[in-house]
Amino acid sequence: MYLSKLFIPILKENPSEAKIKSHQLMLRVGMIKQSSAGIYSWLPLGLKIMKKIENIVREEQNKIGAQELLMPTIQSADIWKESGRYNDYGEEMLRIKDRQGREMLYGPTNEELITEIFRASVKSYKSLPQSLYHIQWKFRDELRPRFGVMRCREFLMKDAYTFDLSDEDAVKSYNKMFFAYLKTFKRLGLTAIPMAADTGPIGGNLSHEFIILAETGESKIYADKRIFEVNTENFKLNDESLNEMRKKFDLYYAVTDEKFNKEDFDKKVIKNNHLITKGIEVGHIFYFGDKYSKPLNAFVDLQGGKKVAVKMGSYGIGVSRLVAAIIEAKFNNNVMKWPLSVAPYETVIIPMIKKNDNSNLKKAENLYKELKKNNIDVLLDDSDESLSAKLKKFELMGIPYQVIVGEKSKEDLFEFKEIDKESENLTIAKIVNKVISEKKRIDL
Ligand code: 5CA
Repeated sequence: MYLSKLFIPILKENPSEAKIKSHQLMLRVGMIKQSSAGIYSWLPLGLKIMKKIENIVREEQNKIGAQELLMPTIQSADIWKESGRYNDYGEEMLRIKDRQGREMLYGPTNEELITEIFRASVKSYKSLPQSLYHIQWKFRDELRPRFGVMRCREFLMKDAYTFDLSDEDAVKSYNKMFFAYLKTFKRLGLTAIPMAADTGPIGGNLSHEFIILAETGESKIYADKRIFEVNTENFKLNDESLNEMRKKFDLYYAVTDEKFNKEDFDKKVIKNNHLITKGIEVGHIFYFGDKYSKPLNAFVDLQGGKKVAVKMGSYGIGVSRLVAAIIEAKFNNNVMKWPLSVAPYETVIIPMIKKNDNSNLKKAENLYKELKKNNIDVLLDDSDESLSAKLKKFELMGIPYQVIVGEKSKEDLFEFKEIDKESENLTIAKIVNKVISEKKRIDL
């Protein structure tokens, strides 16, 4: 893509209304625009990043055998009355009436709707287990929407739902999701720690929040530092190995503040090896057995004719929140730093364009074609701004690799710069090779 064709409304200064860095920078580089309180438009640059995140989330869900579907944003109140949550949910739920006077709502989550889909067709134990997910907008009328897309009212969530015959099988499904979450966050360049958590309005008694450490986070956490040493790479996608993985994580105290208990903390955490800090919740998983399947009548026949309510879990990832969370975890000196896996562009080519001399632009265009041919997501800055203004802009945007076509590029060598590193002069072939091998390394 050529920069001159793009819609990226960059602001000169950090906007004063934004309190945290991710919000400031997202507004500054034109990723989002507020449309009303807690409701945002996603501009091309922001959307491009969010789509990359969404795809990684999707790939990791598919890898554990979860199947994608798509449920609507608007739901009927009837199923929420059946589950008993219509009254309990309170003012966070946006309630609407259609022209017939029917009560509808903008879905804040989908336990009821997925159970209705499941019960309509699955009648036998033979069809279990099932694991279904969608990536869809949610609405929660948050009392205090703040920090941009971090806590907003309309947000994109991946929510998955599993259906099993027994508690034992359901825990296996839970463990698979747990594993997929760790893999997902790792590919996004994040260290997300699973913390035992409260279940709130979703219900159940087994739950983990996946938290990334950040001073500006809204979740308070209490953890034994040894939990950071558990290496997911040591475990495989089979029930036995995943059971081991869960046991390993359970060895160490790690909870959110609703679950904090001083006595347990003092007993389990060795002196001076604790971490009490703040973090951002990027995912939350729940096991709640038959909390929804019973009232909503989602039963399956067993072999002898007996019926049982299916055991369910639900698993959320805040896809739009992750855009801000990655910035918050990675930014440095007022500039963003995107991991290659989700960078808005993998490489930017910056020609120094002089008056009446388009030789650098020509060279840049050749380079652009070559990178494109090799499937590298590349941007060419064909604007006539000064080189320093261009460099400043891309530093702010945090694109991982820059190729500067200017004084230092001689014959077939170009100035190649990896963010935060010294530049080096490389041939086109070497540049392509470097970016491709890094993409391979991180599994893109
Ligand atoms: N039904 C369950 C799991 S599918 C559920 O709704 N869980 S949740 O309430 O914890 O939300 C899942 C994830 O959505 C959270 O971990 C968080 O990352 C994201 N999220 C929740 N509320 C907001 C919000 N107001 N703004 C942005 N992201 C949010």
